Amino acid sequence: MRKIIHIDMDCFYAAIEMRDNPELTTVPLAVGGSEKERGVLCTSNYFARKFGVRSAMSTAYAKKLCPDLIVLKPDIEKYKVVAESIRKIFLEYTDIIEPLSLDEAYLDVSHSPKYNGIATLIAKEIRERIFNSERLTASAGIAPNKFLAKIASDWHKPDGQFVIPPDRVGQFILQLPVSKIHGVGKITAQKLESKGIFTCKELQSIAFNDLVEQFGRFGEHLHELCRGIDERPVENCRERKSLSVECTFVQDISDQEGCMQSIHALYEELLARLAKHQELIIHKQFIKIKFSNFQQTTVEASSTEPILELYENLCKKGLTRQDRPVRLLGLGVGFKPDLSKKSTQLELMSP
Ligand code: TTP
Ligand code: MG
Repeated sequence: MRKIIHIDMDCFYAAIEMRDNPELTTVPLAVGGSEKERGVLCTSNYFARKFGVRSAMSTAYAKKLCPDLIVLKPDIEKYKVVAESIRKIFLEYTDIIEPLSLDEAYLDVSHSPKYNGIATLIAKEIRERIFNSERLTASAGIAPNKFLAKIASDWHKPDGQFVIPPDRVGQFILQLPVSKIHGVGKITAQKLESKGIFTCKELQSIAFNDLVEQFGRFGEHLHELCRGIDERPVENCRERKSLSVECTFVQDISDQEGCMQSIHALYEELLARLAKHQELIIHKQFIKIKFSNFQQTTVEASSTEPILELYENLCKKGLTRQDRPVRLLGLGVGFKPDLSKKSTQLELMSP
């Protein structure tokens, strides 16, 4: 049985800005793009959240909800330095660490000698260490796998932790909404909800074959996840090379118009996922098309930000490769390798 901790910093960018300028702790604060440049918010403090201000919301709209909102430009370089210090703390407990973004990581502490491997105590100490050295609070989730650990870290947020012990997984999972399952975006959630499936308990009642028929490979995952099973290992130091979102259609799409509509929905989902990875530099965008005969093709083009029109054109090009209906569409971006990271790794390895 593995012991996984998911650590997620509270209001990360906003918390750093408040720490560095205490006057900001008593005002509604957000970090994001400016209203004039039609920017969106990266995050906000809890004061601002009381007004309904949320991540990824347009700054203009947030200002309507909260006219006194102070919006600061993100200082990604500063946040990276903090992320690096936090990572050094993690390394004292385990070297199996998988960062998901600047403020979030999975730790596999199954073999940690600290506290006899009692993950709850390890998580508590890590959070204390982060607070003592960075004056920032973190929340943690502790569970036998990544899927549950990530859900658990949200349970007692902010500045809290929640454990799902192995013997309580079965009970815990029953009431969990399907929308909380990793990979279930708005579209899949709507699809399930239209069939009256809202919780994992309800999802458990669907046969494996039916899930696979409807969702392809993802259906296999769904079958496991709704039972609280997730065997994915914590992948050490994984460098993200790409990010994509995809959708397997309930019914194959046979016209270009239908594909264009799906691209619009997927594009929104992609932007939302990308918002958390501003530290990564995009150098290409691609589209993946799987046809009804399960053959798939990808079409890519250089770009420094995802452009909707370019996805449409890539899709049109891909569609000419087979005269068949489309079973799945995916949109993604490729990132440039992080050269700065590579050089520090080399330094660490040299004698
Ligand atoms: P989150 O962990 O989602 O948000 P948070 O840490 O600000 O707040 P919470 O206490 O709820 O965890 O994201 C971490 C950081 O990533 C966040 O501070 C800013 C950045 N981010 C964006 O830039 N855009 C986004 O849409 C989201 C969700 C996050
Ligand atoms: Mg966070």
